[in-house]
Amino acid sequence: MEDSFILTREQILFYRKNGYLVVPHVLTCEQCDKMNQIFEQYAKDHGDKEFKGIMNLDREDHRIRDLLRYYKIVLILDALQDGEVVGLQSMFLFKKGGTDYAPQAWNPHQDNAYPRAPHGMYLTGNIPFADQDRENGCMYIYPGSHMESLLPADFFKSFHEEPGKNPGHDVSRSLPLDYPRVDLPMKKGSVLILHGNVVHGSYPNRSQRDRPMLLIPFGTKGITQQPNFIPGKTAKREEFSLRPLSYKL
Ligand SMILES: O=C(O)CCC(=O)C(=O)O
Ligand SMILES: [Fe+2]
Repeated sequence: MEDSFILTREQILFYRKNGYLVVPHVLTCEQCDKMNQIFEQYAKDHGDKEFKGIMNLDREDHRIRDLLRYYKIVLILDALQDGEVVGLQSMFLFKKGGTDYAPQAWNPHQDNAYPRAPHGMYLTGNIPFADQDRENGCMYIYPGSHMESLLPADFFKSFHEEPGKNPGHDVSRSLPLDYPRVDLPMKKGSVLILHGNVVHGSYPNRSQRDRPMLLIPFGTKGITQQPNFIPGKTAKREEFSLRPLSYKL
């Protein structure tokens, strides 16, 4: 497991074919607990009893920025993307058991429906800080759907969708029917890389367990200069270098 972040040819080909890749054991349990604690503490310090999520904490807290530049993650991105990869923002979702936001299940959507980058330039790294499965709201995916361009969607807010409503620009009515849906249970400390156009969503958390996950949008350098690129009012996507890499979390 030592070198699980140096991708094999099979892993790279899997990503090209399917539009996603789960790399296990990128972070240790201790590293996950430490990162999760930073978000929990932030919520506590700010009297946040809602536990919706926290946007762009990496801009205030160097420990989160260091995670975004962690060498194992950047080596994975480098292997999958042709050009230099830059960071854009970060979003942490608590999906805490028993809270108003626990049942929030994401509609099948393409992440690139928000920034609208040229095909293949935008990708997301998702890091679960606890094991996730169907009961506590894991993700599901339609392998191969990243080959599609941006599909017509019913628009729903992402981060700002209220409790009781499901976020994610819904492509249910336009996704060709021949894509099978695959559940993606993940172990704590794995990294899921999603091609910006691959269709995915998630289940509600109906358990009493938390489902903390950090979502990190990345892009090929120059992505924010593309003519149709949308930085987003809430997300405020802006390029930052992942260099120098960080080696310690
Ligand atoms: O947190 C989830 O369950 C999915 C989130 C997601 O897909 C997104 O933020 O784009
Ligand atoms: Fe997504």
